Amino acid sequence: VTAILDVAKTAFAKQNGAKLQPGSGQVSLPEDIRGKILYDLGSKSSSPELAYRAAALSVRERLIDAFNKSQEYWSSKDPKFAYYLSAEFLMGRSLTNTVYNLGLQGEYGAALQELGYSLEDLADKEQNAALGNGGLGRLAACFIDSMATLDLPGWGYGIRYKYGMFKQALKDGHQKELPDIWLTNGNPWEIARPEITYKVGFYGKVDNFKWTPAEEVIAKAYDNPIPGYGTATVGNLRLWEALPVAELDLDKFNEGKFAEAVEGKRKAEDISAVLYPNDATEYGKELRLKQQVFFVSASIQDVLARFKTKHSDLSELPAKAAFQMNDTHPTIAVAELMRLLIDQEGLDWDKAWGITTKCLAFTNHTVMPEALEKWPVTVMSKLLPRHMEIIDKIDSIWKDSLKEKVLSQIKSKPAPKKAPKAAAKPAAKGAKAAKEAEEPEEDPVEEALSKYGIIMRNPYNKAEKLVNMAYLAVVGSKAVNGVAAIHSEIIKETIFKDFYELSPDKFQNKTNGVTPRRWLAYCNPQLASLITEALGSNEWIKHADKLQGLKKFADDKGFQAKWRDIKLNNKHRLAAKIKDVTGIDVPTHALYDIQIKRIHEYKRQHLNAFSIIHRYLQIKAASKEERAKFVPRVVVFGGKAASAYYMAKKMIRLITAIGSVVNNDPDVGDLLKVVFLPDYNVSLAEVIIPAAEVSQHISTAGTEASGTSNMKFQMNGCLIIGTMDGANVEIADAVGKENLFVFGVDAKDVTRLREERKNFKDYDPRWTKVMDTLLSGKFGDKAYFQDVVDNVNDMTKSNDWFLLANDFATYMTAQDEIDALYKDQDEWTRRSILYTASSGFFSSDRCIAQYANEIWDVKPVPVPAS
Ligand code: GFP
Repeated sequence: VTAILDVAKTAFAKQNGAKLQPGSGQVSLPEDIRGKILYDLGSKSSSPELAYRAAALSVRERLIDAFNKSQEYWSSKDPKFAYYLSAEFLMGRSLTNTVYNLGLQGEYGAALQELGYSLEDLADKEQNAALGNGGLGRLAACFIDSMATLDLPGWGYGIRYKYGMFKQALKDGHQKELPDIWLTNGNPWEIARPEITYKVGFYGKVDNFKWTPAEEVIAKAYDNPIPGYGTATVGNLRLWEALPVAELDLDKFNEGKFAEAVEGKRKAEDISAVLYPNDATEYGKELRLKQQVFFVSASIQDVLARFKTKHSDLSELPAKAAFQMNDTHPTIAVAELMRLLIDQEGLDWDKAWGITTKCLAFTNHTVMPEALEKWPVTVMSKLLPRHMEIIDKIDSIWKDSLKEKVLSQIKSKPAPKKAPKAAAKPAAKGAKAAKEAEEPEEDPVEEALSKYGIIMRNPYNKAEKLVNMAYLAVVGSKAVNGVAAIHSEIIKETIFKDFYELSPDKFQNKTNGVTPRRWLAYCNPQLASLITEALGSNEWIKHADKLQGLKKFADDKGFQAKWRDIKLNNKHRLAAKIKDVTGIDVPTHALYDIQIKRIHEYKRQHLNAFSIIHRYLQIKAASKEERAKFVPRVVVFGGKAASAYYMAKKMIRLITAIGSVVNNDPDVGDLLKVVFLPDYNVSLAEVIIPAAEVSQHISTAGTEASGTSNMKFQMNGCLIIGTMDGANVEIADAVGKENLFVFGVDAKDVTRLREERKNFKDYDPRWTKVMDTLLSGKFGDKAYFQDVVDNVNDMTKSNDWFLLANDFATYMTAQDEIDALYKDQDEWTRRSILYTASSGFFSSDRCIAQYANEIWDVKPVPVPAS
């Protein structure tokens, strides 16, 4: 590679300084890459890092050509666009995905080989774009891949976080959060657009509907082209960076007040610094709301600006733009679109509301209360006074529209018998009683309307009012959807019950999906080749339902053997990764059992950890002969705990503490290994999932909206142990419930069981032993684990909200079934093939086609190939 300089110089000299087009025949691809190392990166010698960056720059040129063509073509056709508004886009790496989606793997593979590299090795040098937290953000990334693949005019809109989500390290087995500095070497996959900027305002006052913000920041656009697979279409993910209006206050600087001189710059840059800043402080809370309005406002201003280059009548906007609000983070869009239409475009309220409610749609991703954002009215009024005014008006018009209905409901119900006041509150004493007595009696209509209120009283502090963002989204949207069949039913029965009863047609289901490109074709190339060979074509990559064709090979012994060999190769790859990252040696003949997802009590990683303790105790108690019958297991965990989530962090420590004991116990040897892989991210998932044999999706029924890693594991022929929750239910339908290891209570029983917790006595003896062992100090500091145990085991201190003790026995049965089945490798492999064969439905292509047809009304506009 030291000869790069000469070769590149010759190549460039030959062209006499003219712009060289790789792939045009003017310059060979290896020469192009060498040239990039020399002239773009300024290096006379090469290294894998430099070669990655040069290859990426070379691919980027092709990508930009295709991107420009697509966007120009769409602009000329002026179709309706879908805009996916999301606080998270968990993109991972781009090199392999781009090269493969553009169909350039042959060319680049050969060129890099000539330079002494492989595409796979270089791909490893790329930083992960970790602009997301978990399933929600990765879903958004899969969706924009599918939109481009299906030729659907559509863009993603989000924030270009400078530090993304934090980097997770382990320090003495505890999670340590470090900044994720992913942009140090630049990002070849983005195009900075300094000419595309919008102002976003905060604070200030409103005078006669006119808002004068006290603070403004600039949103600067960065485009990230998103190549579709098997098409010339390249979509776009536009991310916003926050910049100050003025870089430096020179007067302050000259006065020697250096920190103050750059205070504005720092405050502006905070907005696009990190994903989900800790909201334990007031500043953190406000910063999150700032982030939301920042990206939503810039995105809507951008869409309106483009719309206005072609149209003058804003009532045509719903025919040209559909906005999908991905969870509650972007739901300020309801107020922001109203504000822009009224204050900037001069529309009257009714017209603006008509447009807004035709353009917006809302996806709910969870019933967890912490994610259903509610902003104190005081915070909203201070930061966004004009939005607050608009929300107030939406709320009062909305409730007015329901008055008649509510009145007739009240009239049709027999009036409740009124007890005399003193008798009604016999126990009320002291200040509390005085306060209650003072409270004016609520008007029955107002009281009945309050359950629909976008502005609500804080149930824990009646004096405080909150803006319920999910309700704002429901009222302001034309469609509301959940993300798996069971979840879409649950939201109709629980969090949105009253709204569903008013407008049942507004509520839909869109079961999630994942892209079969990244999550099968590219991350599991050997399996992909075998599938293509068996099916006679690679059409399944774009039409995942064709995977059904594998069903006929499920019992074919020869095919099964090839299938197993590939799994084994993938296990070798994962074992090497584990060794590299953690230093732990894991055997490849063991069963690979994986749980990778955000760490959360409802996802119940601790239930898995408790079952490992049980297995460990079993091994310890077994004789030598009995031990020989154990199925060896490697249990792998990965996932981040939110930085302020105390119990989730303890769950990580629980896993690492168990690992240190188990992995070093000579009695156990290779029979059990427990690995916590730090800094779980997309690239790690691409290595883990193809190697998995069983994966755990064990949330308390009714809590996991869908799950998407279950779909990725399924595609890669990994068997599932899980509860009847989220998309597990539909996976069980597709694969056959008997082919999954199902356990746990049903969602319909959860509320009752929670009620009954105080009297829970049904502890399984294995469970009790696990708890005792944990408290004996076997895994280190027993005091540290005391509250982990109390939380699930001591009904006087907590009520085991997530029903771990309750589900433990059936979980153990399912675990035993896994061990038994693994001994029958033919049957195991047969099921594995059936999983992949039945995974077509869980492609994000199916899911996005449904969004496009059933919510957005956006039609494909294929970009011509040349
Ligand atoms: C959330 C939900 C998941 C769901 C995804 C995507 O993801 O059940 O599959 O959104 O809809 F919880 P996490 O952030 O929890 O992974």
